[in-house]
Amino acid sequence: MSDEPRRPSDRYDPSAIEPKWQRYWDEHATFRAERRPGKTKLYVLDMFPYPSGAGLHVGHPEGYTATDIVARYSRMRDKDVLHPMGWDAFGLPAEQHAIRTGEHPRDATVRNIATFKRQLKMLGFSFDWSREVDTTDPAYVRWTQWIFLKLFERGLAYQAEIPVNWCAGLGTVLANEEVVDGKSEVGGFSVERLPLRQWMLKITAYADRLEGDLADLDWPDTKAKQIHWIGRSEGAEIDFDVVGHEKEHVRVFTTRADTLPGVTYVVLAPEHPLVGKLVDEEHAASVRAYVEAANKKSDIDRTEAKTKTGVPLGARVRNPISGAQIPLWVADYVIATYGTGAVMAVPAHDERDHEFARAYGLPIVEVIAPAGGQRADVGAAAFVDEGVTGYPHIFADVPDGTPSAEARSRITAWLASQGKGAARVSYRLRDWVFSRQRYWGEPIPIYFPVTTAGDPRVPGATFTIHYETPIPVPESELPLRLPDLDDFKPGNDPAGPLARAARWRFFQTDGAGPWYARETNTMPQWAGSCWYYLRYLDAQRDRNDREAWSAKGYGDWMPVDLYVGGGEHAVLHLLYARFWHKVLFDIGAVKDREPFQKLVHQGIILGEDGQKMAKSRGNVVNPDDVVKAHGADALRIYEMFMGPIEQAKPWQTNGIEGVSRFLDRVWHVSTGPLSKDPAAYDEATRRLVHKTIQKVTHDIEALRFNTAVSTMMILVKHLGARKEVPFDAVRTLTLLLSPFAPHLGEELWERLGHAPSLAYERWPEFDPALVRDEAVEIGVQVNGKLRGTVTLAVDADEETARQTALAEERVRAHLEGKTVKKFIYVKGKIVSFIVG
Ligand code: ANZ
Repeated sequence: MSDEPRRPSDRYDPSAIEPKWQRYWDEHATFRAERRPGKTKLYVLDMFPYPSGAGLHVGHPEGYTATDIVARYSRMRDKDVLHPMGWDAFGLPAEQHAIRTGEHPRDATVRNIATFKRQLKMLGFSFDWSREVDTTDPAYVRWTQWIFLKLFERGLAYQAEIPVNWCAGLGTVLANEEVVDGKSEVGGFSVERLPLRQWMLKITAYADRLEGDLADLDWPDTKAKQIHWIGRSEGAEIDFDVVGHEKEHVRVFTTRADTLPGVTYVVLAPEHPLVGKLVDEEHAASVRAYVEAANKKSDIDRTEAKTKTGVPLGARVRNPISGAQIPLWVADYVIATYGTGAVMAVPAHDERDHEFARAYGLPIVEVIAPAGGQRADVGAAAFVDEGVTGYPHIFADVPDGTPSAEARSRITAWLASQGKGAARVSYRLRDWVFSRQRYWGEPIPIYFPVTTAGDPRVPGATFTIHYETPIPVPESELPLRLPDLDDFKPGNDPAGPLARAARWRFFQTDGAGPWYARETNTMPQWAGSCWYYLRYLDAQRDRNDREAWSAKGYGDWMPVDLYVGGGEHAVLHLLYARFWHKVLFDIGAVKDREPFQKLVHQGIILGEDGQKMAKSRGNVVNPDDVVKAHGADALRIYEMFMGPIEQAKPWQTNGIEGVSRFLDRVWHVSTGPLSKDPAAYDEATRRLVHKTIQKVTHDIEALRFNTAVSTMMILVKHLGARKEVPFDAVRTLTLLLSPFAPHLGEELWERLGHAPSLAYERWPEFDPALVRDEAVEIGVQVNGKLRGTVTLAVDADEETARQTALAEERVRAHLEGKTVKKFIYVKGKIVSFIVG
């Protein structure tokens, strides 16, 4: 390097070139997605952000850069690419902000969207902004409500009184996942279980398809997570008659009907409707106290409690096989909403039952033995494995020694023949509680008849709302907009803040006649994200009022080929969206069973201290600051270079500085004098360039961006050390680098004398002859010990390898006087003799 001061334009100055190219892309609508006949399409989708008040987080650009590289690369491979972006903009934080400040959530949302959009543009993502969606836009809400009506029409949206997690502090019902240790995840308010009228979506009706259709998807371990969440389990329902209540029976769900002769008591969940009916006088008080205490705990607290508790009801039931009378208990380790909410307890073969029986002195009867023959000692622990039967009394259909599986099917068949049982599949998945008592969500498009003496809108009016007769809002009246409120506080009306908007809530058709009341619950934030990938299919200029998306847009782009987003969405968002998609499939609105073909979760970016980034820890890295200091291209490349995309990794300031120096070097190599003289493009450089093309291409396809970057670093180092830098090498480097560092790519491309843009320039191809390693050095082993090395052509055949190895003196010395029993040769890797 000379010491002469360089002119500013000679320095790599991202703050000058990045805005220049962002403006260029905007003005030329460079990334507008268009379908051309005969071309392959690629739909690359990001999980759209919730536009929070805090602005973009450095975690966002990680996934967004990965998809942007794939999108830009694919355009250069002559594919038609759809790469859209939008805003998941309903949600609790905006509402909480409104409650604190009085600012309307819409105003805060508009401002936050503007910030996010500025930041995403600053990072040079190649989104087709003409397809931007905002889930809070009435033109979008309209179609979310339309899908709700389709669910309602098919009986998939229904109301139920269910125990919910009522959080008075937030004034809303929370999903189980939103409750941590009995407190709301947001705000940390206490949560109690209350029965409340809710809208439910019958996702359980799709449980089998949601599980089965996972098989065809290219998803990571998320598949296993969803399978676990759905929790399919094959078993039987069995009825136990209640002694002295001849019409009543307790129905249990079990996966181990083979253990039926070993049942020594039956347990009801505290919420089970038979608890109140069957409890005798003597036990009434203790049962009531127990049930009340159980209501205060969440399902998770209950199932994970260290010691299981329960109380007897005083009633007895009859074992349908043996006729034995056994006691009925209530215990909170039984969950009301799983199976039938009642369990047949087999202490000898189930751990929970075993623990419970020991605690309360209930009998333990062993009926299954290990297949090997010896008895299981169930004194200390239950024998929970499958085995063979050894029943305490003769049951002709199932002789002793019958394997568990066989015994199960025979017992189930016998019970069915007696009308006392049936095979059943149960799912852990529950129906989806779909209503929220919040303002900032989509109004549920339903209303109800009202009985009232006068105008129900006047303060103090009395009225009855007939929730049992829900009426759908006609499609022609959608969107049903939110009313304006001055006060967004939840208040203590479980009907939610919309109940206070009396002029919105109550209405008469044509201003006369009977009164009606609108539903005051709104949809959860999940609703808008269930179908946004469909709304992107049409550009805004083509979006019409007749349909949620066009058949043409659908045919052009669906299904989504690659979907990238955070692992925190592995279950809920992805399950809910798949559920809606399947309903839309059933009504003929979409053509594929599954929306997302390939899924990748990016790993979380931790703070420099290895901890999760949090304001309170002071370890948050702001993308605006990084871009100001190093530029967007450096941020993009650094986030890709940190490690494999799926892995969690800590931010490192010296890491981004290293990437900055790399881009500097690229700049110097590429903007200095370049040689077009073929002699300057020597063999070694040509080989390295072609190997780089091969590796970068391969790595992008496999989403291994970190190794693609390090490969380019090696090439740049090599070029930087040349006396003469070949023009063609730099041209190729510019193309390879451009999906990663698009601004720098465009700038260099222009400086190399090309007309902008390189966005649709052909991706470089490698010459197979130039990537082949001519010769490799391979170690030669004799009985596993390294005894010499040989140099072989990479594709040398076995005989050549043997002869070459035998020509090595040291190898020969070790073979002398011995017989070669085996010769192993793996091209390019192993030459090995086994001698005896
Ligand atoms: C008798 C039995 C004997 C059981 C045995 C297991 C082992 P999965 O596989 O998760 O579906 N169960 C059923 N309903 C329940 C509820 N509402 N709350 C808590 N536990 C419940 O589990 C099914 C098993 O979990 C069922 O099979 C039942 O216990 C219990 F040696 O019945 B089993």
